[in-house]
Amino acid sequence: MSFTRRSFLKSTSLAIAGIGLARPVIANPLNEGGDGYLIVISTWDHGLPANEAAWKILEEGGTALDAVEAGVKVPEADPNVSTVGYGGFPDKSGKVTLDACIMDHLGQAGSVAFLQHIKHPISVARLVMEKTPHVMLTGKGALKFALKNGFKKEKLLTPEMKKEWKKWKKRGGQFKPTINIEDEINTNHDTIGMLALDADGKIAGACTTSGMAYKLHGRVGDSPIIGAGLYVDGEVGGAVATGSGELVMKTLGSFLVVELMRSGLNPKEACLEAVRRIIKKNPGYEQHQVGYIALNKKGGYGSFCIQKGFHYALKTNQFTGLKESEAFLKVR
Ligand code: SD4
Repeated sequence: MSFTRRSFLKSTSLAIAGIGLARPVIANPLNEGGDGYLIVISTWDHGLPANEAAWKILEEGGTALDAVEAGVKVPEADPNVSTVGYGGFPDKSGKVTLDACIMDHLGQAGSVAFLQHIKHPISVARLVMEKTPHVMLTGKGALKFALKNGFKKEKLLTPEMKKEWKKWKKRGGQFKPTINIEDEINTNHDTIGMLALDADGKIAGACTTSGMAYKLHGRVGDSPIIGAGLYVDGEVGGAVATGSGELVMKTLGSFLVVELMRSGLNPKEACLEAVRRIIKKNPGYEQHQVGYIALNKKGGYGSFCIQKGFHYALKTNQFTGLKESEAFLKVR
Protein backbone atom coordinates (compact mmCIF):
# COMPACT_ATOMS: atom_id res chain seq x y z
CA MET A 1 0.00 0.00 0.00
CA SER A 2 1.42 3.39 -0.86
CA PHE A 3 0.79 6.43 1.31
CA THR A 4 1.26 10.03 0.35
CA ARG A 5 2.83 12.07 3.14
CA ARG A 6 -0.40 14.00 3.50
CA SER A 7 -2.60 10.89 3.81
CA PHE A 8 -0.05 9.40 6.21
CA LEU A 9 -0.16 12.45 8.47
CA LYS A 10 -3.94 12.56 8.28
CA SER A 11 -4.33 8.90 9.18
CA THR A 12 -1.74 9.28 11.92
CA SER A 13 -3.40 12.24 13.58
CA LEU A 14 -6.80 10.59 13.29
CA ALA A 15 -5.46 7.44 14.87
CA ILE A 16 -3.83 9.42 17.65
CA ALA A 17 -6.94 11.50 18.21
CA GLY A 18 -8.85 8.21 18.43
CA ILE A 19 -6.77 7.04 21.34
CA GLY A 20 -6.75 10.41 23.06
CA LEU A 21 -3.09 11.32 22.77
CA ALA A 22 -1.47 14.58 21.76
CA ARG A 23 0.87 14.20 18.83
CA PRO A 24 4.45 14.48 20.01
CA VAL A 25 6.76 16.54 17.87
CA ILE A 26 10.09 14.87 17.45
CA ALA A 27 12.64 15.61 14.79
CA ASN A 28 13.92 12.14 14.28
CA PRO A 29 15.19 10.57 11.10
CA LEU A 30 13.60 7.19 10.72
CA ASN A 31 16.76 5.36 9.71
CA GLU A 32 14.73 2.97 7.65
CA GLY A 33 16.67 0.62 5.39
CA GLY A 34 15.82 -0.91 2.04
CA ASP A 35 15.23 -4.54 1.06
CA GLY A 36 17.51 -6.99 2.80
CA TYR A 37 18.50 -4.42 5.45
CA LEU A 38 19.85 -6.14 8.54
CA ILE A 39 19.57 -4.64 11.99
CA VAL A 40 19.79 -5.79 15.57
CA ILE A 41 18.99 -3.61 18.56
CA SER A 42 19.09 -4.51 22.23
CA THR A 43 18.96 -2.97 25.70
CA TRP A 44 21.98 -1.79 27.73
CA ASP A 45 25.67 -2.32 27.15
CA HIS A 46 25.52 -6.07 27.54
CA GLY A 47 23.66 -5.76 24.25
CA LEU A 48 26.97 -5.11 22.48
CA PRO A 49 28.35 -8.68 22.62
CA ALA A 50 24.80 -10.02 22.33
CA ASN A 51 24.30 -8.07 19.09
CA GLU A 52 27.54 -9.51 17.69
CA ALA A 53 26.28 -13.07 18.21
CA ALA A 54 22.95 -12.18 16.61
CA TRP A 55 24.62 -10.35 13.73
CA LYS A 56 26.76 -13.37 12.84
CA ILE A 57 23.58 -15.34 12.24
CA LEU A 58 21.90 -12.58 10.27
CA GLU A 59 24.97 -12.09 8.09
CA GLU A 60 25.06 -15.77 7.24
CA GLY A 61 21.46 -15.54 6.06
CA GLY A 62 19.95 -16.95 9.25
CA THR A 63 16.58 -16.02 10.63
CA ALA A 64 15.82 -13.18 13.01
CA LEU A 65 14.40 -15.78 15.40
CA ASP A 66 17.69 -17.71 15.53
CA ALA A 67 19.57 -14.44 15.81
CA VAL A 68 17.70 -13.08 18.84
CA GLU A 69 17.90 -16.40 20.65
CA ALA A 70 21.66 -16.69 20.07
CA GLY A 71 22.11 -13.02 20.95
CA VAL A 72 20.47 -13.00 24.35
CA LYS A 73 22.14 -16.29 25.29
CA VAL A 74 25.41 -14.35 25.56
CA PRO A 75 24.47 -12.35 28.69
CA GLU A 76 22.45 -15.32 29.98
CA ALA A 77 25.68 -17.32 30.18
CA ASP A 78 27.90 -14.50 31.45
CA PRO A 79 28.53 -14.73 35.21
CA ASN A 80 29.43 -11.02 35.24
CA VAL A 81 26.03 -9.89 34.02
CA SER A 82 24.17 -9.53 37.28
CA THR A 83 20.65 -9.16 35.96
CA VAL A 84 20.24 -11.92 33.40
CA GLY A 85 20.57 -15.70 33.58
CA TYR A 86 23.48 -17.37 35.32
CA GLY A 87 24.99 -14.34 37.07
CA GLY A 88 21.65 -12.83 38.07
CA PHE A 89 20.73 -11.37 41.44
CA PRO A 90 18.70 -13.73 43.61
CA ASP A 91 15.31 -13.02 45.09
CA LYS A 92 14.71 -12.22 48.75
CA SER A 93 15.16 -15.87 49.72
CA GLY A 94 18.48 -16.21 47.89
CA LYS A 95 17.10 -18.05 44.85
CA VAL A 96 17.77 -17.03 41.25
CA THR A 97 14.47 -17.18 39.36
CA LEU A 98 14.36 -16.34 35.68
CA ASP A 99 11.81 -14.93 33.24
CA ALA A 100 12.08 -14.97 29.43
CA CYS A 101 10.05 -14.85 26.26
CA ILE A 102 10.48 -14.96 22.50
CA MET A 103 8.25 -14.01 19.59
CA ASP A 104 8.46 -14.26 15.80
CA HIS A 105 7.07 -12.36 12.81
CA LEU A 106 4.04 -14.65 12.60
CA GLY A 107 2.99 -13.77 16.12
CA GLN A 108 4.09 -17.09 17.55
CA ALA A 109 5.23 -16.76 21.13
CA GLY A 110 6.80 -18.78 23.91
CA SER A 111 7.55 -17.87 27.49
CA VAL A 112 8.82 -19.14 30.81
CA ALA A 113 8.47 -17.50 34.19
CA PHE A 114 9.78 -18.17 37.68
CA LEU A 115 12.15 -20.76 36.24
CA GLN A 116 15.00 -21.98 38.42
CA HIS A 117 18.20 -23.96 37.75
CA ILE A 118 18.31 -23.41 33.98
CA LYS A 119 20.97 -21.17 32.47
CA HIS A 120 19.18 -20.45 29.18
CA PRO A 121 15.52 -19.68 29.85
CA ILE A 122 15.22 -18.12 26.39
CA SER A 123 15.80 -21.51 24.75
CA VAL A 124 13.19 -23.11 26.98
CA ALA A 125 10.79 -20.31 25.97
CA ARG A 126 11.48 -21.09 22.33
CA LEU A 127 10.76 -24.77 22.92
CA VAL A 128 7.48 -23.88 24.62
CA MET A 129 6.62 -21.96 21.46
CA GLU A 130 7.66 -24.69 19.07
CA LYS A 131 6.84 -27.90 20.92
CA THR A 132 3.73 -27.22 22.96
CA PRO A 133 0.25 -25.91 22.25
CA HIS A 134 0.85 -23.31 24.99
CA VAL A 135 2.51 -19.92 25.28
CA MET A 136 3.76 -19.89 28.85
CA LEU A 137 5.10 -22.37 31.40
CA THR A 138 6.04 -21.41 34.93
CA GLY A 139 7.98 -22.61 37.94
CA LYS A 140 8.31 -26.34 38.53
CA GLY A 141 6.31 -27.18 35.42
CA ALA A 142 8.68 -25.14 33.27
CA LEU A 143 11.68 -26.78 34.93
CA LYS A 144 10.26 -30.26 34.38
CA PHE A 145 9.62 -29.43 30.73
CA ALA A 146 13.17 -28.13 30.32
CA LEU A 147 14.76 -31.19 31.92
CA LYS A 148 12.63 -33.50 29.81
CA ASN A 149 13.89 -31.71 26.72
CA GLY A 150 17.56 -32.12 27.50
CA PHE A 151 18.40 -29.00 29.51
CA LYS A 152 20.82 -29.48 32.41
CA LYS A 153 19.96 -28.56 35.97
CA GLU A 154 22.58 -26.04 37.12
CA LYS A 155 23.45 -24.01 40.16
CA LEU A 156 22.76 -20.43 39.18
CA LEU A 157 23.64 -18.40 42.26
CA THR A 158 27.27 -17.38 41.70
CA PRO A 159 29.56 -16.97 44.74
CA GLU A 160 29.68 -13.20 44.07
CA MET A 161 25.91 -12.90 44.07
CA LYS A 162 25.64 -15.02 47.20
CA LYS A 163 28.02 -12.59 48.91
CA GLU A 164 25.98 -9.59 47.69
CA TRP A 165 22.77 -11.18 48.93
CA LYS A 166 24.28 -11.85 52.36
CA LYS A 167 25.53 -8.26 52.57
CA TRP A 168 22.07 -7.02 51.62
CA LYS A 169 20.49 -9.14 54.34
CA LYS A 170 22.97 -7.76 56.89
CA ARG A 171 22.05 -4.22 55.85
CA GLY A 172 18.45 -4.98 56.76
CA GLY A 173 17.20 -6.59 53.56
CA GLN A 174 15.09 -3.68 52.32
CA PHE A 175 13.61 -4.16 48.86
CA LYS A 176 13.70 -1.12 46.59
CA PRO A 177 11.70 -1.24 43.39
CA THR A 178 13.56 1.81 42.08
CA ILE A 179 15.68 0.26 39.42
CA ASN A 180 17.79 1.12 36.43
CA ILE A 181 18.59 4.53 37.77
CA GLU A 182 22.11 5.25 36.75
CA ASP A 183 23.38 6.51 40.11
CA GLU A 184 22.34 3.22 41.60
CA ILE A 185 24.23 0.96 39.30
CA ASN A 186 25.33 -2.44 40.42
CA THR A 187 22.08 -2.85 42.21
CA ASN A 188 19.11 -4.21 40.46
CA HIS A 189 19.79 -3.39 36.84
CA ASP A 190 19.26 -4.46 33.27
CA THR A 191 17.13 -6.97 31.46
CA ILE A 192 18.20 -7.77 27.93
CA GLY A 193 15.57 -7.29 25.29
CA MET A 194 16.52 -7.68 21.63
CA LEU A 195 14.83 -7.11 18.27
CA ALA A 196 16.24 -8.11 14.88
CA LEU A 197 15.32 -7.94 11.23
CA ASP A 198 16.67 -10.59 8.85
CA ALA A 199 17.43 -10.55 5.14
CA ASP A 200 13.89 -11.72 4.34
CA GLY A 201 12.49 -8.73 6.19
CA LYS A 202 11.25 -10.89 9.05
CA ILE A 203 11.36 -9.52 12.56
CA ALA A 204 11.72 -11.37 15.87
CA GLY A 205 12.31 -10.46 19.49
CA ALA A 206 13.57 -11.96 22.73
CA CYS A 207 13.63 -10.80 26.33
CA THR A 208 15.33 -12.47 29.31
CA THR A 209 16.04 -11.47 32.90
CA SER A 210 16.58 -12.46 36.49
CA GLY A 211 14.13 -9.66 37.30
CA MET A 212 14.33 -7.26 40.18
CA ALA A 213 17.02 -8.02 42.70
CA TYR A 214 15.68 -9.28 46.04
CA LYS A 215 12.11 -9.48 44.76
CA LEU A 216 9.64 -11.59 46.72
CA HIS A 217 9.99 -15.28 46.00
CA GLY A 218 7.50 -16.06 43.25
CA ARG A 219 7.41 -12.55 41.79
CA VAL A 220 7.20 -12.44 38.00
CA GLY A 221 7.87 -9.23 36.11
CA ASP A 222 7.01 -7.91 32.69
CA SER A 223 9.78 -9.66 30.81
CA PRO A 224 8.03 -13.00 30.13
CA ILE A 225 4.62 -11.41 29.57
CA ILE A 226 3.80 -11.19 25.89
CA GLY A 227 2.75 -7.61 25.22
CA ALA A 228 4.47 -6.25 28.33
CA GLY A 229 8.22 -7.06 28.15
CA LEU A 230 8.10 -7.92 24.44
CA TYR A 231 5.74 -7.75 21.52
CA VAL A 232 6.27 -8.44 17.82
CA ASP A 233 3.86 -8.10 14.94
CA GLY A 234 5.41 -8.97 11.58
CA GLU A 235 3.16 -6.47 9.79
CA VAL A 236 4.32 -3.58 11.96
CA GLY A 237 7.43 -4.15 14.08
CA GLY A 238 8.42 -4.98 17.62
CA ALA A 239 9.17 -3.46 21.01
CA VAL A 240 10.87 -4.50 24.22
CA ALA A 241 10.94 -3.00 27.69
CA THR A 242 13.43 -2.74 30.50
CA GLY A 243 13.04 -1.28 33.95
CA SER A 244 10.34 -1.48 36.62
CA GLY A 245 8.30 -4.37 35.35
CA GLU A 246 5.20 -3.56 37.36
CA LEU A 247 4.78 -0.25 35.53
CA VAL A 248 5.26 -1.91 32.17
CA MET A 249 2.78 -4.69 33.00
CA LYS A 250 0.08 -2.27 34.11
CA THR A 251 0.23 -0.47 30.77
CA LEU A 252 1.06 -3.48 28.56
CA GLY A 253 3.88 -1.32 27.27
CA SER A 254 5.40 -3.26 24.38
CA PHE A 255 2.02 -4.03 22.87
CA LEU A 256 1.13 -0.37 23.21
CA VAL A 257 4.31 0.68 21.39
CA VAL A 258 3.60 -1.69 18.50
CA GLU A 259 -0.02 -0.55 18.25
CA LEU A 260 1.10 3.07 18.21
CA MET A 261 3.50 2.26 15.37
CA ARG A 262 0.61 0.58 13.57
CA SER A 263 -1.28 3.86 13.91
CA GLY A 264 1.54 5.66 12.12
CA LEU A 265 3.94 6.83 14.82
CA ASN A 266 7.61 6.26 14.23
CA PRO A 267 9.39 3.99 16.75
CA LYS A 268 10.69 6.82 18.92
CA GLU A 269 7.35 8.61 19.03
CA ALA A 270 5.64 5.34 19.94
CA CYS A 271 8.11 4.71 22.79
CA LEU A 272 7.56 8.24 24.09
CA GLU A 273 3.79 7.76 24.14
CA ALA A 274 4.16 4.49 26.05
CA VAL A 275 6.38 6.31 28.58
CA ARG A 276 3.75 9.07 28.82
CA ARG A 277 1.10 6.44 29.53
CA ILE A 278 3.14 5.20 32.49
CA ILE A 279 3.63 8.72 33.77
CA LYS A 280 -0.06 9.50 33.53
CA LYS A 281 -1.07 6.38 35.43
CA ASN A 282 1.66 6.16 38.07
CA PRO A 283 2.14 9.12 40.42
CA GLY A 284 5.38 7.66 41.79
CA TYR A 285 6.98 7.30 38.39
CA GLU A 286 9.94 9.59 39.25
CA GLN A 287 11.27 6.82 41.45
CA HIS A 288 11.38 4.41 38.54
CA GLN A 289 13.08 3.85 35.28
CA VAL A 290 11.44 2.25 32.27
CA GLY A 291 13.05 2.20 28.86
CA TYR A 292 11.54 1.05 25.59
CA ILE A 293 13.24 0.26 22.32
CA ALA A 294 11.28 -0.31 19.14
CA LEU A 295 12.00 -1.47 15.60
CA ASN A 296 9.63 -1.24 12.68
CA LYS A 297 9.54 -3.71 9.84
CA LYS A 298 11.49 -1.36 7.56
CA GLY A 299 14.39 -1.16 9.99
CA GLY A 300 13.42 2.16 11.56
CA TYR A 301 14.28 2.18 15.24
CA GLY A 302 13.88 4.39 18.27
CA SER A 303 13.77 4.54 22.03
CA PHE A 304 12.48 6.55 24.96
CA CYS A 305 12.83 6.20 28.72
CA ILE A 306 11.60 7.88 31.91
CA GLN A 307 14.93 9.14 33.13
CA LYS A 308 18.42 9.67 31.89
CA GLY A 309 20.84 6.79 31.87
CA PHE A 310 19.24 4.23 29.61
CA HIS A 311 21.20 3.27 26.53
CA TYR A 312 20.85 0.61 23.91
CA ALA A 313 23.15 -1.30 21.60
CA LEU A 314 22.67 -1.05 17.86
CA LYS A 315 24.23 -2.91 14.98
CA THR A 316 23.69 -2.29 11.27
CA ASN A 317 26.04 -2.31 8.30
CA GLN A 318 26.88 1.30 9.06
CA PHE A 319 26.90 1.42 12.85
CA THR A 320 28.04 -0.67 15.78
CA GLY A 321 27.79 0.78 19.25
CA LEU A 322 25.71 2.27 21.99
CA LYS A 323 23.07 4.98 21.67
CA GLU A 324 21.72 7.09 24.49
CA SER A 325 17.96 7.01 24.84
CA GLU A 326 16.13 10.30 25.17
CA ALA A 327 14.55 10.70 28.60
CA PHE A 328 11.26 12.19 29.75
CA LEU A 329 12.90 13.59 32.88
CA LYS A 330 15.87 15.37 31.38
CA VAL A 331 17.84 16.03 34.54
CA ARG A 332 18.57 13.73 37.38
C1 SD4 B 1 11.56 -6.86 35.75
N1 SD4 B 1 11.78 -5.51 33.79
O1 SD4 B 1 11.65 -8.01 36.15
C2 SD4 B 1 12.48 -6.42 34.65
C3 SD4 B 1 13.72 -5.88 35.24
C4 SD4 B 1 14.56 -5.07 34.30
O2 SD4 B 1 16.26 -3.79 33.75
O3 SD4 B 1 14.24 -4.84 33.19
N2 SD4 B 1 15.65 -4.54 34.65
O4 SD4 B 1 10.79 -6.03 36.22
